[in-house]
Amino acid sequence: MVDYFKIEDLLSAEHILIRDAIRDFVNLEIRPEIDHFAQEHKEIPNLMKKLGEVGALGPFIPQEYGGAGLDYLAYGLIMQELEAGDSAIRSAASVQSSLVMYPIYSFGSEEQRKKYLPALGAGEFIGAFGLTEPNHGSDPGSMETRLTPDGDGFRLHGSKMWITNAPICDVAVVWARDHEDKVRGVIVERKMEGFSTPETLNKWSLRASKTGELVFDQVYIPKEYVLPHVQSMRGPLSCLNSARYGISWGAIGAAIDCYEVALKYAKEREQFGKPIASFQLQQKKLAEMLTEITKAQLLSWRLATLRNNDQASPQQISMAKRNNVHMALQVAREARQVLGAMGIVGDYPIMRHMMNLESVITYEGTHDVHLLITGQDITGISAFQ
Ligand code: TGC
Ligand code: FAD
Repeated sequence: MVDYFKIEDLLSAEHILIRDAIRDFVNLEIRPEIDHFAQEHKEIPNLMKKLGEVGALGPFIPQEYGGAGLDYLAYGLIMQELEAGDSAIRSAASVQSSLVMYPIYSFGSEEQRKKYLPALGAGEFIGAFGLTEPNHGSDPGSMETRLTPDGDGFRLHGSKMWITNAPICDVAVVWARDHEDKVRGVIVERKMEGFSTPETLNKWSLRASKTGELVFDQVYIPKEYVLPHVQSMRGPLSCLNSARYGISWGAIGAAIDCYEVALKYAKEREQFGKPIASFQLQQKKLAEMLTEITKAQLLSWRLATLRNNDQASPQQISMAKRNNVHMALQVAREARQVLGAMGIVGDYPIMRHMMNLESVITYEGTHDVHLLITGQDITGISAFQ
């Protein structure tokens, strides 16, 4: 993979080993079949188990709970390699790691950690994360899903929409307001009565990933299924910090894949008796792609060192997620043009990456929302309300 500023020199031997193991996994298990599954709108069979086997689930969770006990740089590199294969693969790993394992580890009881984390880390359980609702996307704090006391437990009522892996999940970490208006995290199991997960069909983006709703019709939740250690929006938003950080790396992987395909094609394809790579306009596209990829790589590498030292602010993570996903989408659009008509077919990955990135630029906080987070940080004034 392209590394114009020798970022590899900033990695340890262990980081390089982990990155290369995931790269080999993607080359072997994902690249040969991803176009087929994306075209068919089907997820790769046994994907979560395969991701578990290769150590891509909960890498930053301690080993005793089924993670790998690695740092955030390793997590970032894993996300980069997975998304070079397809954003759907990175999505599966980042939801499981950052949005399901992270909250159970950070806010769960010891019993909850032991019950769920090893199975999630091995990919034996598939997890989902329910925050977005039909009427509340960018403004999740206004959620309507309710958790009301009932005997020794609670009743969960409401619905979540646009949820990755909802139709195939075994467990879901769901956020709801309780009778005191506090935001609580709840672990919902598929077998619970009144819980259903209809699929969202006909997506043009992330076609190798299942998306759906989480519907709760007065689902009875025993009190042991409520996460005890958080009672505010800090809960879900902390999960998002971890996932957004990973996405900042993942987007680089998708961008590099597009750039490398475009560069190779430009050198091989001849028009007017010359390779199209010899034309200044094509060189400008390729040089600008590489420049933007390099800037994004440096941004995420620095963010990793900050996060490893517990110093990365949510606002810095927002900036990296916003910049790198936008960069990747621009690279994909330019790369597609370099390929001319060939850019639209599944023989090449570019159009698939481009369509995926249209979701990535929206989920985990839209491009606009992340800009406003930066705006609030530098002015001290919230433009949300
Ligand atoms: P605001 O009043 O600013 O804050 C409410 C409370 O939350 C705290 N907080 C944070 N804590 C940790 N990390 C963060 N990033 C935090 N941001 C805020 C804050 O300190 C406060 O705490 P407290 O104790 O004082 O109550 O909140 P707001 O209601 O004005 O909204 C702020 C806003 C817009 C930034 C936030 O709501 C937001 O980020 N909106 C975007 C929503 C979003 O990103 N949704 C993602 C859903 S999950 C998803 O998309 C998964 S895709 C999966 C895949 O397939 O990869
Ligand atoms: P809206 O909030 O309705 O926004 C629409 C437009 O208005 C956007 O351009 C937005 O930037 C703009 N806007 C909103 N508020 C403001 C403002 N104050 N100022 C300026 N502009 C504003 N969610 C989960 O909880 N779990 C998941 O697993 C999950 N997976 C997803 C998978 C996919 C494929 C997709 C597409 C989405 C997923 N989401 C998930 C939902 C995602 O997080 C939301 O789509 C996202 O937060 C935006 O919400 P919305 O779509 O309701 O857009």
